[in-house]
Amino acid sequence: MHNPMLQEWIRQMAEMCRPDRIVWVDGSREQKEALEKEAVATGEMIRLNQEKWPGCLYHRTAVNDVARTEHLTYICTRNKEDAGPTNNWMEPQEAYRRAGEYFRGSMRGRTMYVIPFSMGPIGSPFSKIGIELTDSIYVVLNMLIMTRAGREVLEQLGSDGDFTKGLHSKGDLDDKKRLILHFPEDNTIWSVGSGYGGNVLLGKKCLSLRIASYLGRLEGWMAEHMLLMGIEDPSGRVEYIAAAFPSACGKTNLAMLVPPEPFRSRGYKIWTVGDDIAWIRLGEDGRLWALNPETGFFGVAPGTNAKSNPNALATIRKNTIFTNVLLGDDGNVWWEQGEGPPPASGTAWNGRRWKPGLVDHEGKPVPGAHPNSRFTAPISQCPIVSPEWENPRGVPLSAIIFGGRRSTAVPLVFETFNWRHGVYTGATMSSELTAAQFGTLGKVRRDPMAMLPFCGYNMADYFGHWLKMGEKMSSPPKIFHVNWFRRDANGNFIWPGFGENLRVLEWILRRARGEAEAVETPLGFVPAPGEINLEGLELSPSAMEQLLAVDRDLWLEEVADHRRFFQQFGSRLPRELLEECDALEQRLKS
Ligand code: GTP
Ligand code: SPV
Ligand code: MN
Repeated sequence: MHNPMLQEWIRQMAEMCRPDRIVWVDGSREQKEALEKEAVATGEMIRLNQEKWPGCLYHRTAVNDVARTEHLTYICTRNKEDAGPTNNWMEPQEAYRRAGEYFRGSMRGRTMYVIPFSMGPIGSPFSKIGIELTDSIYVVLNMLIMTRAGREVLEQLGSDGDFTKGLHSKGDLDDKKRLILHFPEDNTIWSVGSGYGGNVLLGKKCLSLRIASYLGRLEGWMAEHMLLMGIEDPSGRVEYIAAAFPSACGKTNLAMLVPPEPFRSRGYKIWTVGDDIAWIRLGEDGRLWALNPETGFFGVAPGTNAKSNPNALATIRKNTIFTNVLLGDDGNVWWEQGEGPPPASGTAWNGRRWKPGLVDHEGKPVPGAHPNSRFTAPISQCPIVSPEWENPRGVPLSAIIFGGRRSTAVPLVFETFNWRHGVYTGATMSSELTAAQFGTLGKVRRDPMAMLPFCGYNMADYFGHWLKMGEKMSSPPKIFHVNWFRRDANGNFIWPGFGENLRVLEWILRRARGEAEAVETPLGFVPAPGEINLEGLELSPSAMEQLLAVDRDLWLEEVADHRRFFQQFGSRLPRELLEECDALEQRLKS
């Protein structure tokens, strides 16, 4: 396929990076196997015990390169205001110049791989094509799992099709020479100096959220950090929900949940559509339709076990890449709160020798797997993958759910009063920081719609876009907020979480249909007593009260923080959100 724009761009990038050779990724099995062999030969990847882990590979990143680096991630628009106060900004010419220095000659002695990929089914009206140039086989092998990549994409692109231009080089993995740059106005991404997931798998956060959110506003659709799942009730009806939780706050787990008893025996079933990203469009029927643009899971390993997430465990039994988990000397992988006992000895995520019970000089346990260690696995291997997951039209949404990780203040679940109040609730949501970001663990930050690190333009305009989408819908989905992470006085989670979360989803779906009872609070509607089905669960009525309680004084402090957060947007903030702020304050005071 001859695409002059593509050829010319590759020529220019190669001139800058100086690879020894250029290899086109065609999506074939033979090429994939050859690349795996090469990566194993150089030590970049390790083949696991193939009897236990067929087709599985292991990779360790540099120890300074284990999570997304938000402080090195930039939105490079011509006007600073268009990136907004929540994004790092760099002037585009300056950004190209600075990164250009790191890219210059960075691929000497290396191969430049050209990966043509489609986010979304090839040819779907939802889909977008990207080309990633990279000097990392690890990136190629991950992209082959996470996206539809290869020759077919080039055919779809044709001789003059438009695509996102992605350039990645590991550089020398020096975090002082690391930059993750987005040029939404040029449909371009430059990433240098990292080899970690979200920084380098350019189809994921960089294209499918930052660039796509920008394109979505221009083109009238939405790119969101959301899981997608179908919930089938005993009558066989399947309803779909989308849920936005910040990184490492439970999307993968919810998307694959196992119904608890008595739901399971009554015939409830869960169907996984996606665990991280949803592209959402307005259907001709006036409803919202959502699609998962990815083809794989890049999921958090620690905490994944047969009890918390058996479907994830089944998904990663073969053809999976493990990154920064513990590698046992027996060729097995293991992680904290995983399955079975740890191996007698092995090598930890940081390359150091490890054995169970290892403690540091202060006597604290030394983990074998990094808390943000991950698996990359094909969605198609998920035992409960939805038959609709590749439907080019997407699935219709019955409810949208926001949620964060909050030890206090935020109830288990509430329903917002209407779309506008739902947008306000999403815009002010917050969460405690996790290992998925560099930063102080546990610190609370506002993370609107779980998109703070992923919105490719001014977040005030993003809120405006949400409000506008609501006006266009004849039947907008109801918007809810959940918090699985409220703790008691002893610091224990009050709500059991995981599969039991279906009890909350069931109430949400009944509310969406207008069938469940609720009690009004200043925040919205919470379940009326007895409305959450607790059959088979040992949870005292007082615990439920605690989970749903709204402390007015605490919430007045929250509102003050909402205002502080909003202030940074100045006059660009839609006034509707300030009105919602006033209204909430009034409700709390009355
Ligand atoms: P990203 O891939 O970073 O976007 O994360 P994610 O939102 O998909 O989070 P994931 O499902 O991987 O969960 C992250 C962590 O939260 C894991 O350690 C889980 O064990 C834990 N977790 C998930 N769901 C629940 C829950 O319902 N309750 C509790 N207490 N913990 C949960
Ligand atoms: C997240 O941090 O939200 C992830 C992992 O899903 S990464 O792809 O690294 O962004
Ligand atoms: Mn994520």
